[in-house]
Amino acid sequence: MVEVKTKKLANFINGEWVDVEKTTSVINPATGEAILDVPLSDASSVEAAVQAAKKAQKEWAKVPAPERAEVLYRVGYLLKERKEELSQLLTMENGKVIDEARGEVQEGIDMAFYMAAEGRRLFGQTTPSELRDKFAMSVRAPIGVVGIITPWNFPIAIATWKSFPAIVAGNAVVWKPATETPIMAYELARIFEEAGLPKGVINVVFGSGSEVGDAMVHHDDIRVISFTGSNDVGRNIAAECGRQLKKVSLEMGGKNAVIVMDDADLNLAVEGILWSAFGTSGQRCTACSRVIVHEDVKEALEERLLVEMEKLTIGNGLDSSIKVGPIINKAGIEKIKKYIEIGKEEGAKLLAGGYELTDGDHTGGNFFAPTLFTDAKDSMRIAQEEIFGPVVSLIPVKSFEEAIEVNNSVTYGLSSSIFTKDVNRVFRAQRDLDTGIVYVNAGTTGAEIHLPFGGTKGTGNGHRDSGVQALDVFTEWKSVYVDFSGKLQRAQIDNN
Ligand code: UN1
Repeated sequence: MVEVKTKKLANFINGEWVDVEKTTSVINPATGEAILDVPLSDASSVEAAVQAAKKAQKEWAKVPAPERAEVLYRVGYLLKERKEELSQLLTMENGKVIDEARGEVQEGIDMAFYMAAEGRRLFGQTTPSELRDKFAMSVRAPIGVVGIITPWNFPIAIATWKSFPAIVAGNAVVWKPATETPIMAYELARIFEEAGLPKGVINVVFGSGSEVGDAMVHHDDIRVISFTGSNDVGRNIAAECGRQLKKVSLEMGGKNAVIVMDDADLNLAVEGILWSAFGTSGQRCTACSRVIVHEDVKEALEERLLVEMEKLTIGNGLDSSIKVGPIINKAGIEKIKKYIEIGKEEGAKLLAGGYELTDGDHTGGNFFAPTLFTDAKDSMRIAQEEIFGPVVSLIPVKSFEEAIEVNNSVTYGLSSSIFTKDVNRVFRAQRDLDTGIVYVNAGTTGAEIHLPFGGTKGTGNGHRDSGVQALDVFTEWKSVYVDFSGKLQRAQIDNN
């Protein structure tokens, strides 16, 4: 088992580890034990980080992009070398089971190599000019100092989705990681340091959203905020950024559904539902929390789901036989409990789970039994609101058209999935499902890093994480005209 290297974390500003007096404990959600202390910084740390980033960015932007990319390649190899150690630490701070932790670190490794390769692309466009002897092109320019605010549910993957494109494009970063899961941020900062990233290009400031996040959002010199987290916080950030004309990229969750049609391979559908509803204990933005099922296969699906749910082992994710880990904290448990009550009051039928596990192996941890409601209605709150726990609600429908309508009836639009063997339904579904990510014959989770990640409607504001599209968040388009005619040519005016 890996050891935690330090008992108290420090901010990483201008390449130095800076101690902060005020701290809070990081708790292992599987055991309730305190792992280490994390700083609760204030606005002065943000100010120091921004000043360091501003200075560093001017030089970093001048480094040729392929050379900037060299650092990311080294980061990728270091992540790869430390994959097992990082995965275990991730399970300790976040709770996700070790296999999923390995998968998450792998996303970071993939993102490093993918974005490093962008160092030799960062494609712009050349375009014919209207005038003779004039050259026109548009290039991607870095924006300057960018702020990234990352969540606890994917503390390393999402940090790489945001920081790697920002860095390869020539920006400097001020990063506020979630205080629940700071070890991944600490480890990634150490890796950047070891990989030779010039000081000040990435700065990590630990602390709360209301102090550190707020100071970042309000800081004039931070020109982009990229945020993944809750809807309320995201909307407030967007309002403030709008006021300042600051670019903002938001990813704020989902109410993702698996659609099971009457011609579906039911065993496959059950596997897909279990993996995406109860993997990470339902604490993914992409987690399946609704199953829209054709009424003809509803009973058969329920039966099979119940049989398979019985087999799910719940406990400390460091034990490789465990399938479902803990919930991040007690507040998360309370929120799930509240929704269980709401579901019952609304008249959905509780088929399995619905309770917290507190005894035996579960003592001290935050464990919740995988939960299945059936006969839910589209209008119910359990079918509309994000629960962020291992709770799934079955909604019966009579047709393909109704399934699509129910899928699209929520305010979110992140991920969706359909199980069917009918090729016409496949193509209609990929066109008509109003989500940023659509799966066919697979669950709602498992996005790959080289495709854009994000959603429609209340999930975000149109920007995407990861994929080459992430570069759009961290670059400006600059149009460049070079006149080599030797005379003043006036555009849009007859020069003859
Ligand atoms: C998230 O939950 O915010 O697609 C990220 C997936 C993972 C990433 C989830 N690759 O489920």
